[in-house]
Amino acid sequence: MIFQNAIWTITLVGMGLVTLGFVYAISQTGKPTDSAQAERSYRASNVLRRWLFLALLLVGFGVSYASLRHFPIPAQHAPLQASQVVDVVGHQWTWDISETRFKVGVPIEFRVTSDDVNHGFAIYAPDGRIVIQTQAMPGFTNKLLYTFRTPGTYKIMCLEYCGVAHHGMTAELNVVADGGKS
Ligand SMILES: [Cu+2]
Repeated sequence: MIFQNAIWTITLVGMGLVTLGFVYAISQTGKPTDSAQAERSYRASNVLRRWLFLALLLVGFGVSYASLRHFPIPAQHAPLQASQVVDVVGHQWTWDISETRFKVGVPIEFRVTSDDVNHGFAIYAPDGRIVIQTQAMPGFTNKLLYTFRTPGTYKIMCLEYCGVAHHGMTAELNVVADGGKS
């Protein structure tokens, strides 16, 4: 199953359970109360609430850990163990990229900055999906670490509206298979 569809299914089931809870509560309104019974269910619901809260904390920590462990942004103030360093400078409205031909399987560090306004540096795979992106900001250098896995023509597009020709702010990277001509 596609990951997004799995999440969607889980969301729908969750929403369904909440709806059932509301329907049950509504169906119970107007019924006469038995105070001993009410006391018991009050205690039971308190216990249940504590367990649910604990479960929620555990799920929250678990999901955060699992999803952030492979944080896509590398350490910005330490040297990255990349085999190749590429300087990227955004201008209104072009990209200056020190190298545009790469080999599959080689870790590459992109040092991204801008010499005028904020731009968004995004690399799109040949199938049209964004593989990695960062902000290009004047006065700052943001580092990306990326290893191309499939050969082809990757497209650079600007992700931050930067003026009238923002849409034309594109470039291409050529990625060749290991052992291919470079
Ligand atoms: Cu732009």
